[in-house]
Amino acid sequence: MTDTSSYTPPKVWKWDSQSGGQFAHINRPIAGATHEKELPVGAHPLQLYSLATPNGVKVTVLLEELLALGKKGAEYDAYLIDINEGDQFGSGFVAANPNSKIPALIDRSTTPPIRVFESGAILVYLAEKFDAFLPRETPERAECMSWLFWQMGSAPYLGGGFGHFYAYAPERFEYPINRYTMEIKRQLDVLDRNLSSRQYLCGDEYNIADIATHPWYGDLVLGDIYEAQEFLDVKSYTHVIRWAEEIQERPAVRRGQRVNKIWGTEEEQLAERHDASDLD
Ligand SMILES: N[C@@H](CCC(=O)N[C@@H](CS)C(=O)NCC(=O)O)C(=O)O
Repeated sequence: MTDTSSYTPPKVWKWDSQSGGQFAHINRPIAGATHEKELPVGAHPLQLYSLATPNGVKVTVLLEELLALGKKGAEYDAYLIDINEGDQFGSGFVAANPNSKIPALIDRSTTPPIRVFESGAILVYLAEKFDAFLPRETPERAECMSWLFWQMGSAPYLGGGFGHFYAYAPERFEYPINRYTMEIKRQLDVLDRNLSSRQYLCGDEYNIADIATHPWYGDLVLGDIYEAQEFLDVKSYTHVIRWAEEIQERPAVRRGQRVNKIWGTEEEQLAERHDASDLD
């Protein structure tokens, strides 16, 4: 194994050097705004401030699913927050989310408006508001919440742990890659066993637990994130692949995936969304 014993932590950690990782220029050990910047406001009651990362896509997919169901009140404006440019540290965004991370939602249909941050909280808020994609009955609702919170607790190991050390760190270190690969393969096995007897995470119904999980583990097995499919042997998780492919076929999923996207081909990109026709 690689010798990792060369670093002796100082008594008190100080922020005096950049880590060199891909996101070093936006990482900092303090919260709060770095600059004054109001958030733009569009015509619809729901204002989303986001980017098409897996956490951002969860919300745009749910909004597109709600619209596909005919819930007209789910019309929304989606403004771009470019986290590579530090937009998450503007004063307006920090007021919407003191944690400075996308996605953040402001519901202006109420007085005063309601802010919601944390993708899981936004999914529950919207599902409750429109009474869709969240079961009403207690046992089914408990199962849905369990898988939703499983996703919220597990994905940081995938993104912040495995993804960071496999794809973004300045060097590839064996110890953290081993540690997080072990955990990610275990998580994939958890999903695979569950999906071996169920169509969706909670049974026969597609709900916000699937919507939250698909942009992370679905994209991982379908080949979109970290270029680690061979390394993780994702093809062995056949039930996860079957579930991911099925969800990927949903028109609302394909629409939601494009909102606030500023990479990929020109047809895939849509920096801001203000009207359904923006996606047509
Ligand atoms: N637990 C949060 C995580 C959100 C998150 O990590 N967002 C990332 C993009 S996927 C972000 O905004 N990063 C900017 C930064 O760390 O400065 C959620 O699910 O909403």
